[in-house]
Amino acid sequence: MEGYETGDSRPVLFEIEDGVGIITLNRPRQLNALNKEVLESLRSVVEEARSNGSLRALVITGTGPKAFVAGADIGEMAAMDPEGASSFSEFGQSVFEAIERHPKPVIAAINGYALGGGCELALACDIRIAAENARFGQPEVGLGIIPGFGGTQRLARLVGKTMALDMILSARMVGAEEALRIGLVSRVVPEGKALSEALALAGEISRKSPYAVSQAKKAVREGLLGTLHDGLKIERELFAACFSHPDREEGMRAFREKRKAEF
Ligand code: CO8
Repeated sequence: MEGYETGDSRPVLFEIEDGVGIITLNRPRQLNALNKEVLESLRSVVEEARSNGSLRALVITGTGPKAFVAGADIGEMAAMDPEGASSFSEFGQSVFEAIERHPKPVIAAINGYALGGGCELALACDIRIAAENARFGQPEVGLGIIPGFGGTQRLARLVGKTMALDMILSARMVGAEEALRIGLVSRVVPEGKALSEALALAGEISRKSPYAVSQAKKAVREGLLGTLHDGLKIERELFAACFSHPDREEGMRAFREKRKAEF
């Protein structure tokens, strides 16, 4: 499936397979670069996925074997003034925040280049799976700008200030193995297998309690925003909330009855 070009001209594709929503950035001739149209479609699809109660997880990928997303559209940005740049940055940040705050887990299947806005899109996802040909980077300073879709903030939180500045200030590309070593991705798989691995992981997550999965995502995300003390309080509250949800009853009853829980 990966690398498969459908001939479909929609900038973002959305399909559902076994309760998993697959979002595909689909502008392969421009290496899936994010222009306003792509970002607007991405926002609509993310909202659509939010209102679909039967979805258990989302996977985001790009059409073609060469790129996940090669960044924001440089042609479009070349014509922007500071005001336009500010609103484009704000819009992109809001779309990526909607992904980060999505109640369902979001897995990025990274096939090839994830540069600039593409790296930032991957950073907003919960889990990143890279194909061996994946290349990450924040090349913005080479274009006379800085990351504007969350890269300076999320990359530093994810891989630490030292490595984030190493990448952002040099604009260098990081291969899949280095990305794994620095904690930018959690898995590296052979070329052409990122999407199937992401779908397999999404399937595994889908068999767990959707309520607990969503609470766990929230606890990790919100906990990292404040102090450890604040985070522990958030964990306690979300943990306690599980005890008034039927999934907790089913999960524990199934264990005692030596069968698989059905959520
Ligand atoms: N924007 C627009 N078009 C692009 C982009 C892009 N980011 N990346 C690739 N393309 C286009 C190329 O122009 C080319 O089109 P054409 O065939 O019409 O010339 C086509 O895609 C194929 O690309 P290449 O021929 O360059 O393919 P190569 O295999 O030779 O190179 C690279 C692949 C290395 C990925 C190369 O295309 C490249 O360096 N691309 C740009 C990468 C980059 O700098 N990305 C960061 C952009 S800045 C950004 O993302 C900021 C985000 C925050 C915005 C804040 C709002 C203001």
